[in-house]
Amino acid sequence: MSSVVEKSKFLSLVLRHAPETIGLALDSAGWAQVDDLLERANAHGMALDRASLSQIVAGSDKQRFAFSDDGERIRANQGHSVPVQLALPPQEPPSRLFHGTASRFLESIRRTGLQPMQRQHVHLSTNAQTAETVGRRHGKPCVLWVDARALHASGQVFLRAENGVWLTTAVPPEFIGFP
Ligand code: HQG
Repeated sequence: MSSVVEKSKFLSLVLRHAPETIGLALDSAGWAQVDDLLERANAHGMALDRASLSQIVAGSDKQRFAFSDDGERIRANQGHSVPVQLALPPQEPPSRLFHGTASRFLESIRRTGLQPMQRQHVHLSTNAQTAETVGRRHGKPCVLWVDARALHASGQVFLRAENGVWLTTAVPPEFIGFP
């Protein structure tokens, strides 16, 4: 029996990165049919039912997933590498946002700015503490700040994911504050 963490990682895999591993179809906004997901997950040896799925969605520390209003569909709130249009309205960001990274990436970031790398967006946090936690996943953490007000004023689009993470396509070096 897989743990809740294993099930959550499985959901991240199929809803963000590789739906094809279980033959799952995501629509253009990243939604999968819950019945389809459950059937395919179980066929691939991942024991999932509606109750455990609801438990994972409700219990995810970072609100990684969301159900549609009618409960028939599910998607990841952010973090995709597969192309999705999250259909979030562009929003005015807070004046300052934070990005946690690893110190070994700094030289490259100074040159080319923040890039989405394998994902669809650069992920930004509203507080430095969260950014540090995100950065630690990659190594010695380093927190950068982003002049979101100026970048937004220059015409760049910002989206706010359902879980409060801010998303944008890239951050040029001149909008980044380095420690
Ligand atoms: C770095 C997690 C070199 C970037 C988190 C990061 C987040 C560059 C890494 C979400 C670069 C990409 C996303 C450049 C950016 N040169 N390195 N020009 N530009 N980088 O995992 O932001 O737990 O794709 O700094 O909490 O770490 O999965 O992005 O270190 O919200 O739900 O390239 O994933 O959420 O790493 O994390 P990632 P991230 P979950």
